[in-house]
Amino acid sequence: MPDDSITTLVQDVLAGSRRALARLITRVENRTAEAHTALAALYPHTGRAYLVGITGAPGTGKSSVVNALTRTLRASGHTVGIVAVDPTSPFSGGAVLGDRIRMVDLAGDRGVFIRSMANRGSLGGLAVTTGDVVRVLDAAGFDYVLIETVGAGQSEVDIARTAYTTIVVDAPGLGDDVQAIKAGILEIADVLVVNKADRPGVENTVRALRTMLELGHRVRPTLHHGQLAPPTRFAPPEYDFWQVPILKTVATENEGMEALAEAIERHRAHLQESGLMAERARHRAETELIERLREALLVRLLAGRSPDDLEAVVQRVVQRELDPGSAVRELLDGR
Ligand SMILES: Nc1nc2c(ncn2[C@@H]2O[C@H](COP(=O)(O)OP(=O)(O)O)[C@@H](O)[C@H]2O)c(=O)[nH]1
Ligand SMILES: [Mg+2]
Repeated sequence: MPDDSITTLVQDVLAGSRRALARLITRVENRTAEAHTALAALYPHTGRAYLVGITGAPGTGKSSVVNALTRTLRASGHTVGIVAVDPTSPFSGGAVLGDRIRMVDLAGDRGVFIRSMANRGSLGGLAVTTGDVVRVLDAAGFDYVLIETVGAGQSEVDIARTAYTTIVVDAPGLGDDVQAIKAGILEIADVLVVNKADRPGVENTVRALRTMLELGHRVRPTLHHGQLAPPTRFAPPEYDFWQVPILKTVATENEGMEALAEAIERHRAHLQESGLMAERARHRAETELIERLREALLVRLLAGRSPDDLEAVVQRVVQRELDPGSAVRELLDGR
């Protein structure tokens, strides 16, 4: 695609064309050279949308919460972009029919744009690509961008972390295997939602979460000169002033959504008043640069090599002929 047509595409996105938006996002997902040009042109137009992450174990009702929250935000006149990074998400057609009908209904609204991300980040690039897609939606002028991820893997947690406010969704009646997932993502929660409050056991779930919050480390680890620093040394004390609310919702009945929207606004105000918004913007920029550098260096390093070269090194490591540290040094030295 010649450069002038990517310029047109960018202009159309900025002018509010949904068709152009869909086409550009596809290019961004495929990480074409044109997409890079477009992202550079769009960057000055970003930073206006409010980014909200919605994460949690599969089946807790994240997509339903996104759906219901979107309706509430739309009712107060806001536009909403949705990025779903969830292979089982109704947005990608993986759910029961009832869910899909609701989503299609939502998709008919011009103030809503829904995009599901295919998990094709082979070198861990999903977080970076998702970040770029979110940025396109931001530049396109959506007031809110909601990012749904399954809180199961590190890359998904990383994606959730790019949001300004992260909502962790839980529900009563889930198996014990979900406990580990919960423990891992609880520390990134700004707002906790106990969905399916119409189900038995909801008070037990609320109590368990409260206990976990009280016991847990509510201070996020921060990057300092590219290193993970002990939170106590570098985290701003303001972290302690935010009380993570635990809200009960019935997403399928749109119950509790005003309270959720209000909690998001309170957290947003907290971030702005405490200076954390600026602090986190810097932190996010640093994290993203490091992530991109890591990826770019890996691509550059592997560019001149055939997969067989790499496989030969892998085999030597497996055969105990070469230790992994020395293998990396050899690869870096170009041998
Ligand atoms: N009873 C009840 N079911 C719900 C509620 N929210 C979602 N569900 C159902 O739970 C299932 C999983 O919901 P979904 O939103 O796809 O969960 P996700 O995997 O976390 O995105 C679906 O069948 C929903 O209809 C709720 O508040 N109450
Ligand atoms: Mg889902």
